[in-house]
Amino acid sequence: MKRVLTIQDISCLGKCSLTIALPVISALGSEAVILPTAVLSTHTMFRNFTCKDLSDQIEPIANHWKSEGVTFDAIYTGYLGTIGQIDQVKELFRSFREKGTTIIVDPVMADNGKLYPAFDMDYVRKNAELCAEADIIVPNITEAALMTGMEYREEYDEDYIRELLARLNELGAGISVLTGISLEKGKTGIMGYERKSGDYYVYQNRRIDAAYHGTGDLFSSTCVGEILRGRDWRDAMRIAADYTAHTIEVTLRNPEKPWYGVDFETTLPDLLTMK
Ligand code: PXL
Repeated sequence: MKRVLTIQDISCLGKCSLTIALPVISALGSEAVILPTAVLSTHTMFRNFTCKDLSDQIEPIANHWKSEGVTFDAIYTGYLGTIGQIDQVKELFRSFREKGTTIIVDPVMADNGKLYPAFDMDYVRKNAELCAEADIIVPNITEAALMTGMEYREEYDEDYIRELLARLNELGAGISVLTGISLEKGKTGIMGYERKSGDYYVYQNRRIDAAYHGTGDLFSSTCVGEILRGRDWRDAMRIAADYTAHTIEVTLRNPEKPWYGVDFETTLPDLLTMK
């Protein structure tokens, strides 16, 4: 069985980060090893959330794994709390990366043109450094614009997306994938660029007019699970886009949905048969 280490916060309530990565990766048949970087009462879109930083646990946990000879087929990072933690994660990459380890970085820090609370441009620059160490990165347009110094646009064409991808590629990752991009009216999806082949990949799905928290984490966790299942990165991205869209649609139809996340629990069985 493939084993993936996922490093991100645990928001106890909120359906994001580890509470999505763990069930999705497990459902897709890989072992998910978690390294929680902080414990929050909820995600940061709630008011008055509590947060306990776990930076001082990262090194002892990693040292214990090393002493046990643990290895990983992939390492996947999402929301991290501080610049210091990004340095710690870079160290973990150095320590656990082997031939054949795929490193996937989702530089979670912003959306809709805005940084999440508590992050600043130093944090953005540090995330760009982390992306340089990855095999695959999956930023949204806001994160990509911030990391490359390009202007964030709500209205754009394919040339703008290609330019963003070219600049992301300069950060150094092997495959750069932009999420949440709309190249046709009524559609949304992804566009990626692979450095090795020079290939672009575009996938556009129906656009659903609803924005829910945690959908980025659902997308990237699905990509990770599918890649570990042996899918080509393009197929993994396409399935993740389809699954995320399907989950948003199902959530939208639920009159009792909580405001803070999507009903991925309802749709998880559907993911297992998606092709
Ligand atoms: O879904 C991304 C995410 C993860 N973790 C925490 C967050 C967010 C987005 O706001 O606040 C704690």
